[in-house]
Amino acid sequence: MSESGSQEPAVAANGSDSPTKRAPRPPVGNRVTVVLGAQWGDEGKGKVVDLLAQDADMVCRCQGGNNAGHTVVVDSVEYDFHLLPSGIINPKVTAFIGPAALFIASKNSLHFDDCYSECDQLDSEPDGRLHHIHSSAVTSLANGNGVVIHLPGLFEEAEKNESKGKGLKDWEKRLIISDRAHIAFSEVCESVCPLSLSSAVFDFHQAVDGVQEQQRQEQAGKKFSLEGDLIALLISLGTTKKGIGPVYSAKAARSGLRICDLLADFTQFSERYKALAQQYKGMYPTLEIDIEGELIKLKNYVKRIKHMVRDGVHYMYEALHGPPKKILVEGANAALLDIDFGTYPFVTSSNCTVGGVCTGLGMPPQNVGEVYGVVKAYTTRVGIGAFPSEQSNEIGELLQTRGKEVGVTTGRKRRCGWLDLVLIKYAHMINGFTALALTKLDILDVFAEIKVGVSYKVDNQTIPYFPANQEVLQNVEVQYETLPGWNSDTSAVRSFEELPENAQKYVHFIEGHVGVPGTIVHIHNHQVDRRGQV
Ligand code: 2SA
Ligand code: GDP
Ligand code: MG
Repeated sequence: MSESGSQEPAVAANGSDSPTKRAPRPPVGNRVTVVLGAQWGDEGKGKVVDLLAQDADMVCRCQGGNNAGHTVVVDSVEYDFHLLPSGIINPKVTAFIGPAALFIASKNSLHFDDCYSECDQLDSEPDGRLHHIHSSAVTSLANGNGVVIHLPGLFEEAEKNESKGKGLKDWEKRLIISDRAHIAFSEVCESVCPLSLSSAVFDFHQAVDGVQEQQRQEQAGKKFSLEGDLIALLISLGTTKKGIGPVYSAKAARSGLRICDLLADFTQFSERYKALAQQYKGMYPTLEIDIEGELIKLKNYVKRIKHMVRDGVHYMYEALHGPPKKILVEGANAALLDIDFGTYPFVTSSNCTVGGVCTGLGMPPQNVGEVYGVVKAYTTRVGIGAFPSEQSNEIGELLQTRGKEVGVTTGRKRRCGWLDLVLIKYAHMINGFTALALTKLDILDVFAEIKVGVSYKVDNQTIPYFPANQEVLQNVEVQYETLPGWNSDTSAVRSFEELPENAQKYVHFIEGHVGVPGTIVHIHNHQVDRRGQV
């Protein structure tokens, strides 16, 4: 019997009738190294990517948009990115924006959805630049089709990083954007925009995002704090108001417009743009859209982006099957914000788990290599939604101030709590992490004892899964293990062995519980490598 279970002898693809000999599989090609957030974002993915990019040839973004924030410091100069892959700072780097949804708006452009700011530490630590050298070898940066790109923001972000003695150079020659990317559009919406910037020009997806948030809050009859009650949780999502939901909604509703449309017949594009604008005006009558003005701007962008745009699938295929290359994928947001696996509906609108790498870049799963799960040594969440291990007390405040836990994109304070390993295990089930990268261990330096969430109880019974329903999650009883703190300053530590014994035990505890050996520990600006030492 053949492998397939058929009584017929199997015929191999090469024509051979041997049931056992099959044609050799075509070579897999290069494998990509993926960096994903294992919690609710802001784990320090940017820093981890920065380290890994030291010898990378290409850095890609596969999902998310400028809801993310990523600050990179090179030679004590701080660069802010929201959509631009961070390796772009290096003049040798080319970036790829994958089959993204292209986002056209007026501000907060291209940040990688990851953000990190290390400049204060860099200034104070002589060898603090270690992890920033990475960019020098990166030759290519790419944003995939899963990314939502905001064009005016992209240019604004890039220009900001070119100006005032900053070193971003020739980025327009090095950034690659997938032609399958979707677009968000600008318009004047003075009457409705709760997001007023200096001018009244907005991306209409951003405007709609703001209006939707406002409506949700009004339906509840009040404004909600991040720690709002359950009714508030059901009404307001606490989005970044960057238009992420509206752009991905348009994509799913098949009314979105993509880069390939913008670069094709502009008359047809204009008609579709007008139809989309009318659709939004129908839904939000107070929205004022300067259709003709926006179309003129869009036409100007055609000239500016044309040379950056490629068929994303072909581009990735060539990268995967050409000469050996180290390809890095920077995940944005995180597992618990994933549209399918996150704490729905308090999630973002893209797949932030490993599947998003394939769909967001147009590449097969066998090309996924190492998958790093970035884990903050405690838990934070920005925005609204259940947070079982949240500490709305002096512990949470201490974590927030020591960790400087403020949203890079919106400036919102991040909510803080103990490390919750139930979340990390759940993220590992979905992503299959090959290693964890543990960040911000130093923030725990001052705690006499440290709690770690290890399981949840519902109705007094331990549950073996992560609850899908938010009311259930809101009410789980977290079971904690209490570990002794190390109560000492780790800022000078440069190797795992130099870590205080209790800090080492903390790392061992995480690895043992999650079942992923070889954690890479980050302290301040430094990486304390522990691969293979478990
Ligand atoms: P959105 O704007 O539609 O994606 O918001 C939906 C939810 O996703 C959360 N979200 C984030 N959570 C953590 N970090 C993010 N990026 C910024 C940062 C956040 C900021 O790096 O600090 O500056 O506030 C990010 N982006 C989206 C969001 O809070 C909603 O819960
Ligand atoms: P990302 O969105 O996952 O890239 O994370 P963010 O950049 O939004 O937030 C992480 C923050 O923590 C940034 O400000 C980083 O500079 C900072 N950070 C990262 N790793 C460490 C660490 O090991 N120690 C300390 N003290 N800060 C860190
Ligand atoms: Mg962030």
